[in-house]
Amino acid sequence: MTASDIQAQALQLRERLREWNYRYYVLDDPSVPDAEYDQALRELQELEQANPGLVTPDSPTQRVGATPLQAFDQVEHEVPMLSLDNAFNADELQDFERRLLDRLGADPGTVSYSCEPKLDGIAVSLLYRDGMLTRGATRGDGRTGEDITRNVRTIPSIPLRLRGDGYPAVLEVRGEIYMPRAGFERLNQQARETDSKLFVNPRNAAAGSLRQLDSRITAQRNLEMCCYGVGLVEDGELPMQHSAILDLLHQWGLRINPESRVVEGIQACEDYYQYLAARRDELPYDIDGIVYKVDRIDLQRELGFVARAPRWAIARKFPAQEQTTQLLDVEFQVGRTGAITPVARLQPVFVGGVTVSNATLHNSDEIERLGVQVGDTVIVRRAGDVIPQIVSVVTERRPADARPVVFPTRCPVCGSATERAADEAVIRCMGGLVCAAQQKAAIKHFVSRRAMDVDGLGDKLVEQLVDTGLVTNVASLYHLQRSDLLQLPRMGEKSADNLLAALEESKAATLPRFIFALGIREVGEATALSLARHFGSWEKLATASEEQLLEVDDVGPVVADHLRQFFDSAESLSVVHALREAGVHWSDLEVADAQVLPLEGQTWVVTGKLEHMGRSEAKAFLQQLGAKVAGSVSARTHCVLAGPGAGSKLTHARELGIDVIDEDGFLELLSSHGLAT
Ligand code: 5U1
Repeated sequence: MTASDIQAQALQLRERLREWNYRYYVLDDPSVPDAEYDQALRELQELEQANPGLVTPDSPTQRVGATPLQAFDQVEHEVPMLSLDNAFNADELQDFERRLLDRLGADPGTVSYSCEPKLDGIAVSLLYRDGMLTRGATRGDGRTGEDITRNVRTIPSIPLRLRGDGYPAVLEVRGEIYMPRAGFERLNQQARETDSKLFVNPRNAAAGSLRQLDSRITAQRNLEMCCYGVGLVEDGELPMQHSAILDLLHQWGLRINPESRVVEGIQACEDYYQYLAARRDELPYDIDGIVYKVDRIDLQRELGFVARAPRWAIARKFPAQEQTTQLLDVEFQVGRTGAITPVARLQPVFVGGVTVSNATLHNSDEIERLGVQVGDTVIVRRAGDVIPQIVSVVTERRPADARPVVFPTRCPVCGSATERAADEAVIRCMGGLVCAAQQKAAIKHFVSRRAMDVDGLGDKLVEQLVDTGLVTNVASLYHLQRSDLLQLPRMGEKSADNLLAALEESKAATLPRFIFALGIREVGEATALSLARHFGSWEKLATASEEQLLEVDDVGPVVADHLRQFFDSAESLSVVHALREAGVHWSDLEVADAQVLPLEGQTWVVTGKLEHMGRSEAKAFLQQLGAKVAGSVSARTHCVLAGPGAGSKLTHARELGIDVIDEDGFLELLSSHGLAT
């Protein structure tokens, strides 16, 4: 290859990678599999290594971070970075508009507002000169920030060079760098595994990641940037509507929030607040409010500023996702697999939009890490649909009578010995099915809707059946008599008959449902389906060797080990035998050809709130059936699964004439493919 061929190839690879990056991080619409991206990046790296003169600062290879700094330089913001006033309720929002209309001499309903989610992250400024990213800085005190250029360069949603043309020669873009919840959970999971300090919330994690003197660490953290405005602009014109500026930033390759919209009048702002408040938990990142900005820039200029906040913008805050409260006690619950989980009983507190009186403390390591004592003032966090957590202890407020949390040495339910496996953080009751707590949990799981689906057999009734000794394991459910049930308090004849009929009906199972219902450790629905498809029959599954189990998608050494333990246990096999004797049955499956999954080659989008499953569960099912799941709708989307509250994605799908399916239709589809519904 000649030098110019090599240069052309490098150019082509860079363009391709930039385009793919833009599709992935800015449009949320991946266009190639990760492996293809990685392959092209590797090719470019090799090419640049062999020809160092070819490396350009905006090359996609230049995002991996650089050698550590001693300290950050200071940066003066030529245009100060302002803060925002807050409104904590609808009245305060109305006051904001009243003040603004008075100043403008305008009538209610005549001013348009750009409404944008307020991300809970770190405000930053990006400076582009002739389209090239030349500086990234924190907000600092609004006038002086820190130079974090090396760190922002590692964030994939920040373009190193703007796309297209028409941008001002000097363009300072402002926005928020944040860590999506999934990245935060992953980071803390890694920290747990390495016994490192946990981050309290995604905002702290983003701040900590961004303030690393070693940008190679920043590069490993899952940070994103969402832009919401501009600062310094020289040698170029921008439109006179804020919303049009955001659209342009998007065209130039910057990420803006897809939830943003323009509405007329303050009532519509309030409606948007209510709409997003209902969807807050579904968003993949934390938001702490909505920012409203007068859309017309001429009106913004007319309104000006007061102190360090603009008169033309306000943040309407959501209920806080963290609150302090008191730890009243710690109780210990025993789960299906014997895991003993400490549960914090709290002085009830309103947090993240609900009243929380319990929080998980995970395990004894977590208690030790937090250093929490009964009586302490603690900070509780509830964000998204995550279970409330205690994230830290306010040790300064520890009362004199605080007492340490003592982990029980015997099972609090059955008194059996407890054990901690060498490689686990969990302490387990060794009582197995002798332990009433484990019996109850196993039965609740077995009869649940996604397992054997025994209608009318709720948690309370399971507890009564076990407490009265009528049921000791899942097989004994099928030996219940009408007269047994009628002994139970508040059990009428009709309910007893209905329950017996539901038990009878549940005997007609499917192999995947049955495998799932057994509650084998680490075997969820998706794994149960893979096992059923792979082996086709119970007999083949139960006699499979560890090596054969490892051939199944989804099954790694840990799952294979749990499966073999189950099949090697005479007790487990005798329960399965008793279930079959009682009439539980299913049809064997055609052994699946791994190449022909029913939704192979299709791309789906999941949006809105689903009632019967989480969206991640729906995604797992879709992937199980061979579909790819994308974050946004495009012409290449085959189908959108839409629940209530679906917004712009659903509208876009309808505009493009893409098939839309509701949750009922989806459940039918799952059941037609042998997935539990
Ligand atoms: N979405 C958004 N967040 N946020 C924060 N817009 C926005 N605007 C801000 C701030 C501090 O300030 C400008 C209104 C000056």
